[in-house]
Order: sequence, then C-alpha cells, then structure tokens
Amino acid sequence: MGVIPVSLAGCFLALALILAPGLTVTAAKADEVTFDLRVERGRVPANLRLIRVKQGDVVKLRWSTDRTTILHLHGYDIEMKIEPDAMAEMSFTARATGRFPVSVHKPKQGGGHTHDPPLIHVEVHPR
Ligand SMILES: [Cu+2]
Repeated sequence: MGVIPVSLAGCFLALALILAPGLTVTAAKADEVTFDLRVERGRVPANLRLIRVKQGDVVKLRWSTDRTTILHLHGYDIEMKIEPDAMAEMSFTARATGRFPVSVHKPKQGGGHTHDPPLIHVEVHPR
C-alpha cells in the first residue's frame, strides 16, 4: 500500500522538472530590477548615473535625498517629489526603448520650470 504514494510523488517531481525550463524563460522576459539612488548635494554617485535595463523589465528606482527635490523621468513622464528621511519609489515597466534622462525640476519665476543637467540616464535596451 505504501508504494503507490511514493511513485505518485515521483511523478509530480518529473512534471515539475519538465515545467521548470518554461518558467525560467517567462521570468527572464520580465525581470524586476531595483536600483537604490541617493541624491546628495544635487548629485548621484558617478557609478550610478547610467542605469541600463532591458525592454519589458519592471524597473524600480528607489530614491533618497538630503533635500526636497522634484524629479522628472522624461519619456516615461513620471514626476515625483522626494524628501529627506523618506524613501520614494519610482516604478515603471520599461516598454519604450531609448535613453531617458531623470532631471531635477526647479520652479521658475513667472511660471513653468527649469531643468538642471540630468541626475542620471535610464537606458532601455531591446531584448
Ligand atoms: Cu522635466
């Protein structure tokens, strides 16, 4: 009597192994990639100024800062205010390929805003 459950378990194991490669491919098509970015005196460390991801990735940019700053991811057009002592997450699916700057918005007298040179660039590469 004890033999049957054991062979059944073996059967399930074989099935799982057959399915595994398919699952791996699916996961590789939509990676979730997270970057921790610290803005200090209006700058991001040099080694983090170019973020490279693949098309389809779910990208999470986790920002922290030493002063209140308004960020704008161009192209994807995400604007976000980040403040000291709080982590702010900028999350998007990288559908469009290209090179997209994240710049700081500063209110301009008489309306509108100005852009400083970009803090970082996000490069979305075709898969
Ligand atoms: Cu802008």
